[in-house]
Order: sequence, then C-alpha cells, then structure tokens
Amino acid sequence: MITLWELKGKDGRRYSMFSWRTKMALKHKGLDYESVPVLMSDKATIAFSGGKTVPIIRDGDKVVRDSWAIAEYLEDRYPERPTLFGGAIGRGMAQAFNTWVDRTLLALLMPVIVADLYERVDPGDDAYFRRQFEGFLKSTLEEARARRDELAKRLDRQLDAWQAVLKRQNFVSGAAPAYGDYILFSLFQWARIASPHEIIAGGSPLALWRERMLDLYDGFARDVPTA
Ligand SMILES: N[C@@H](CCC(=O)N[C@@H](CS)C(=O)NCC(=O)O)C(=O)O
Repeated sequence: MITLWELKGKDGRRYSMFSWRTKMALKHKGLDYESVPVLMSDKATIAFSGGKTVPIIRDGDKVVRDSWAIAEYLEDRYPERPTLFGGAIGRGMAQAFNTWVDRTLLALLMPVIVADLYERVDPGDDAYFRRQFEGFLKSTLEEARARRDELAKRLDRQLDAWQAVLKRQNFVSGAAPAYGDYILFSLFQWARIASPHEIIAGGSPLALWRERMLDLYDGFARDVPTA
C-alpha cells in the first residue's frame, strides 16, 4: 500500500492542491493509498522526504516528493496500468501544461480564494499560512478579499480558452481523462474545498467537464468535505 502525505485542513478538509493531482493519478492507476494529513507548518514530520512540501509518497522503500515527479514515478513504475501520459509526446505536453498552469493559472486563482481558504485551514496553521500567503500576494488577505470581484474577472478571462477547449472535446487529454485533466482539475477542486464562491459559470463547458471529473472513480473527488 502506498502512503501519501497531504495537508490537513479544518473539519477533515484535504485542501492541498498539488496532492489532488497525485490522488487522481493514484486512482487512475488503480492504486490504493493511505493518507497521512500533516500541518503546513509541521516541517519535522516530512523532513524524511528531503523537502518542505507535500505531496510526498512512499511506495515500499521508495520515497518521492513533488507532484510532477510522483506522476512520472507512477507511470514508469506501473506501466501495465492505465497510462497517465499516453507516451513520450503526451508526457512532454503534460509537463509543459503543468508548468503553464502553475505559473499562470494558479497565480490568477490563488488571490481569488485565499482569504476564504484561510478560514478553513487548521487553526494550528493560521499564523504560518497568513505569513506565507501574504508573502505571495504582497498584500494582506483582507486586501485580496476586498478585490475579489476584479480578481475573479481577470481569472475568468484566462479560463475562456479552456471553455473553448472543452467545447470541442470531453477532456483536456481528449476523449478520456488523463494526467492533463488532473492538473487542471486540482485547481477547481482546491477552489471547491476553499471557497463557497462559484468560480465557473453554471452550464458552461468547463462546469460540465468538472462534473465529469467529479463523477470519476465512483465520485472520489465529489464526496469530500468542501467549503
Ligand atoms: N512543485 C511542488 C509544489 C508543492 C507545494 O507547494 N505544496 C504545498 C501544498 S499544495 C505545500 O506543501 N506547501 C507548504 C509550504 O509552502 O510550506 C509539487 O508539485 O508538488
């Protein structure tokens, strides 16, 4: 059985965005795992990994950290199970997409939901979280909340391209879901768990795709504590 370290939020919420990529990848490969929730500020518990972030997995005596490295590890270690990338070109495209999402889309989404997320982190992480995210934001959480409408509109303009993609095909990866879908989905799952505000227009191609993603693996990602 694989062990996964991920973040622990208030009332059973598992809000680590990058860990959702790993959890969906594990489901895709049909691999069981046991979750170990940790506080964001608790670096001692995850020091064995050599890093300061989750997700981390342990599979036998192999420890892997970083969601992208984990996806590559799972693909290479379990090649006989459903593929995450669909070959070398797909792996290259997924890596390109991963980098773009993390540097562009994530930076637009984070300020929209971060003040709501702050209310749902474990109280033991309050001070750490505020310091960390106010550093990313270069403003206070309260200032980000006050600008929410304007920031949400800016995000929506960037999501337009994804509305067009998902009008033409059912999944980011084409006819069936694969790792590219889990990359994009992790952002919307993060938003669902963090914030009571809807960020996708109801009935839109993106909203319908998210429903398809939430239905996967017997509603694995749907049936979790959300905002
Ligand atoms: N590139 C890393 C980023 C991981 C990351 O930033 N994880 C967040 C949680 S979603 C974290 O552990 N943050 C702890 C911290 O910043 O102290 C990956 O893809 O796994």
